Amino acid sequence: MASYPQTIHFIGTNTPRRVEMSLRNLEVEGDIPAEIEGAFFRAVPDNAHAPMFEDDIALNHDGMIARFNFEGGAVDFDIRYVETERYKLEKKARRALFGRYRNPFTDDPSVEGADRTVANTTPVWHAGRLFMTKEDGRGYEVNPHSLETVGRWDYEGKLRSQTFTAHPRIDPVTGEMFFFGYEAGGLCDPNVAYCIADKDGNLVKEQWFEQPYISSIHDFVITEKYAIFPIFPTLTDLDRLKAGGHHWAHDQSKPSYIGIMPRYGDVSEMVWVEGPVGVSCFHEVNAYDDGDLVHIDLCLSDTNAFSFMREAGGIQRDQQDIKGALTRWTLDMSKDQPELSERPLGPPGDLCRLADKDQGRPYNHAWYLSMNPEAKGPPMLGGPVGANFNALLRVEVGNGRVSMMEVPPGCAISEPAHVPSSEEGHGGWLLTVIDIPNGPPGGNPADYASEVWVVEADAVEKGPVAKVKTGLALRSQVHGTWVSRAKLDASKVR
Ligand code: V55
Ligand code: FE
Repeated sequence: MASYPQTIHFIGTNTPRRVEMSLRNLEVEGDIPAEIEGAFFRAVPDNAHAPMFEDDIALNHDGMIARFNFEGGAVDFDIRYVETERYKLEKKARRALFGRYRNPFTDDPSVEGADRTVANTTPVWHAGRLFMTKEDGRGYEVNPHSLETVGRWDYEGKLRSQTFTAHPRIDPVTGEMFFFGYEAGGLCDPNVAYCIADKDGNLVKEQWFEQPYISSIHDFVITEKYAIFPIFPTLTDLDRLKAGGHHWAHDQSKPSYIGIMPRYGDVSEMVWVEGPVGVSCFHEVNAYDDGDLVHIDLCLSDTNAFSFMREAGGIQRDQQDIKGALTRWTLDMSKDQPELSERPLGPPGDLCRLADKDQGRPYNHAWYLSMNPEAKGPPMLGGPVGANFNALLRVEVGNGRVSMMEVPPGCAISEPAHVPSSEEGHGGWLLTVIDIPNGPPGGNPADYASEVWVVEADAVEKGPVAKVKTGLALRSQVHGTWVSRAKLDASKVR
């Protein structure tokens, strides 16, 4: 295939852009708070070549690393491809050689055995290094200054797991990074690697355990005492893959489970607790210990949010009909076999963010994206599921109080990054990319202008204090991360 299909994975904010560039001194409306000094890194899927198959999906697109560098009130923008093994092979061939999402049996025979990951999901900063990650492979280290790819990261050859999650958790007090990789031993392997890297970035622990079924484990959570693996019935199957089919199919009839073990413990201590049937979740917000209780806050829905994962499981449901809520699951760990209780915390949504200091600790509030029920007109097309969010919420998890930032009709909002404040009692700032249609509703969905809005994190309802204008239509990001100037200056890669 030499041209791009016209599906939800290639239109709107998923329109292929494929431009590597650097722009200095973006136009700024308003004043950027002086304490915002550092880089907002974003992971952007944008395939360099037209796909091999018409039914290709955005999750399968080459990762680009983008950066908004905030320096002295000015902002620069840079974006580069992550030069994965796959990217380099296809660049040389001038065409796609890797087939369907996470199905090596659909690849061109010339690339058999090559690393298939596209490193397109989350920029991760730990111990002075920047990684671009995707859950189907190891991370790729990227130079945070030049955005050049350094290479695949395996902890100096120590990591056994072939995969590395896009959602590690960093303890704000110890500086340790807790992470995992599922399908750790290769395609359809039930083993999960549970790992700890110390504050200096040394791999100090790697243990493998089997999950009850081979599910997509996108995220996990830690508390001060526990490591917690909520898993959901979106399952893989080797025979389906060999027949050229989808990696994931949601099974509406199977239960979810929560695996919980002491975070410094042995995987033999893992306890599996059964959860509700048929539900799905990609992102947990946070978890914390409350005496013997453990609270796990998650973006829960009644089925899988991705249409291709539902359809592969024979589920026909319109995107708008999916129900969900920001939900709290509580486990009582004083019981030998803990029971799960559930209560709603907020409206449905996803792409949640937490202040780094609150990770795994009792906390008061978080942010996430949702659909504004009052928004006029349809949402902007694009993003991983095909329709973008249009409301940014701040939720107080103790009392359920929700505040919302509205955007003009038809705009898309992407996941915010949180910038802490040095001022006592100030909740810091959010940076979020907003895509604003250039024409009237119903116009060309690829024609929009992307801006970074700077928002007071505890007053989202007030709207932005500054807008950074790119003058470009940027492709949708998946996740982003904020790295302060002090951390950048101390990076291990110069
Ligand atoms: C997600 C994103 C992915 C992926 C699997 O947001 C799950 C969920 C961007 O890639 O491969
Ligand atoms: Fe994610």
